[in-house]
Amino acid sequence: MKTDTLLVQGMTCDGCVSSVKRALSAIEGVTEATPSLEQGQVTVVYDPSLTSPDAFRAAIEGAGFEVN
Ligand code: 9UX
Repeated sequence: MKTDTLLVQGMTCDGCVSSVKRALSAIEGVTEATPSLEQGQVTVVYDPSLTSPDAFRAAIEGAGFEVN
């Protein structure tokens, strides 16, 4: 397993946090996605043989947020 943290722009309430968490959890290989509203970031635990931060970025942007 590998852990990465991405900066997410645009999360403004707990609903946004849920959206980001749901989008990332749907990705094959992601075992845990923990967004922080306060810190504007998300920490993702994943199997690097199945997925990568490029997929996280696409999923987060697809949910309507920006990744830095
Ligand atoms: Mo809260 Mo976020 O009402 O997209 S869900 S602002």
